Amino acid sequence: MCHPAQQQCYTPTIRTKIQPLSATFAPHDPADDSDWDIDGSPPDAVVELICPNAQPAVSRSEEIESLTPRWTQGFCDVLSTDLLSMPIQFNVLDVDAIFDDKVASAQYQVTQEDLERGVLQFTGSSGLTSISFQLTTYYAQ
Ligand SMILES: [Ca+2]
Ligand SMILES: [Ca+2]
Repeated sequence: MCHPAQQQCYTPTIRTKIQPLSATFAPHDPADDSDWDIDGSPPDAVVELICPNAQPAVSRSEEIESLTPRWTQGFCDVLSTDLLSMPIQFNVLDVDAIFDDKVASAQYQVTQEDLERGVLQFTGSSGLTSISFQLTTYYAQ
């Protein structure tokens, strides 16, 4: 890309932000078919996101107590070329007092079509019915 005014050329850096958006939990913990928490409250839902060459290595969303949590924090921001050549990994947790319940875990290779669509949607584990992420691709200096 060239700037005529500046009479110089540079290679733009393309980056992508991945933000956990929302999920739907099963009504009960499939591990023992009981409530997610002893007091009968909904899961304390957190997403851990591991993106290629990200800083920090693990992004962690805020904790939302709901069967249908929506998150606004915990994105990773990486080079799009890294994202297209190495898989992301995410873990969905119900935060508990001593040991967190691991609800779902997956690895996925993001594709160019995903970047163009701007959203990632996954379905189908016993504890987690669905989860979605927003992908925002932008030019950085
Ligand atoms: Ca629990
Ligand atoms: Ca909990």
